[in-house]
Amino acid sequence: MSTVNVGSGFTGFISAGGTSKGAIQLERSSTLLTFLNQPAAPAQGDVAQVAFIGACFDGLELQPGVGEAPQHVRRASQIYANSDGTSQPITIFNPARGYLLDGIGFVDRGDIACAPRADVALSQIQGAIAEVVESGWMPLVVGGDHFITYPVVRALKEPVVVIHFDAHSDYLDELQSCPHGSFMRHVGELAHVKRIVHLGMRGNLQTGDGIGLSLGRGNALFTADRLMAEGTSLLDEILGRDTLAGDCATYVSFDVDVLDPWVAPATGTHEPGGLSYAMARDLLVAICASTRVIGMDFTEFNPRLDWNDITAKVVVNLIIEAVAAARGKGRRRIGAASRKESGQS
Ligand SMILES: [Mn+2]
Repeated sequence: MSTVNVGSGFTGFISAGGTSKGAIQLERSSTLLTFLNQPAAPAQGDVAQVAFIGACFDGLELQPGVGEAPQHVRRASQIYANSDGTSQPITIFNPARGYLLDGIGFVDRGDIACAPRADVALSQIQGAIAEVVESGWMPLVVGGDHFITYPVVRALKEPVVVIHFDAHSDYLDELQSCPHGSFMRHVGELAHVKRIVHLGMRGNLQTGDGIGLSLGRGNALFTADRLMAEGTSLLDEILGRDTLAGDCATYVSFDVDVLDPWVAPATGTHEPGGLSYAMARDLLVAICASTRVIGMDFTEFNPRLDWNDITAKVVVNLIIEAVAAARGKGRRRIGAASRKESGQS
């Protein structure tokens, strides 16, 4: 088994076996796993679509462990990987919607090495994600502390609306002492971020009026109660005309604590009264299917707090559903990286 160089800023760990067009073979390993058994690098001629990336920044919290999430998500994904060891086509079958990921070009780029300091991790993550975005792949980033969203969004190249699934606004003003409670305020101050849409806020918290400040800056809020009552009927109001028309891209940031603790227990700041799995999935799918998504993250899953992989499997399934819904938008063919396919943005 050899370690491959998957680009500056990444720690490569993936062993690639022989490759052939449309059917990349990977060696299986009990310790070194990739998401859905996907390869580290695309085959020549593949269409660049989704790059799974771990951002192992553990945050500055009393309860460590979120930095271990990417590898647990990879491990939990193995039950959905092709049983014959191949990586393509991905044969996940959904009884309602058929083969969800058939035709999706996927790579697992490994993990971004993250220092245990927010300012250092910021430049490490931003640099690595910029490299992925430049190569034409949509970054699908698994945290890590939710702070990782800030450097990921900084690496995006175009105007974007940030769709923020979370129990909390993350809009405090304490970036040094509480990065994951404050980063969204800094995301909102980036010049290319048009607005933030907070989905799933709730709880009775000693965190000040971050929401009031956010709303005062033109952002939008939908509480968990309202989402559970009205669901995807709110889609037009959530997204707005610019994203629905494709004039503006979206970035989806998903803190697992938006889910009810019974659905996703393994997170450090859970709040009662969250979204059901079905509601979170339906909203995620509707948003990804209706807009031009240029990046996603799933954060704050702490494997040390999980049992029987309940939260890990929720995260794996939400990723599968979101990627399937966002499929095929604005990607380009590997081996022609400087030439975008005609008719695609
Ligand atoms: Mn949160």
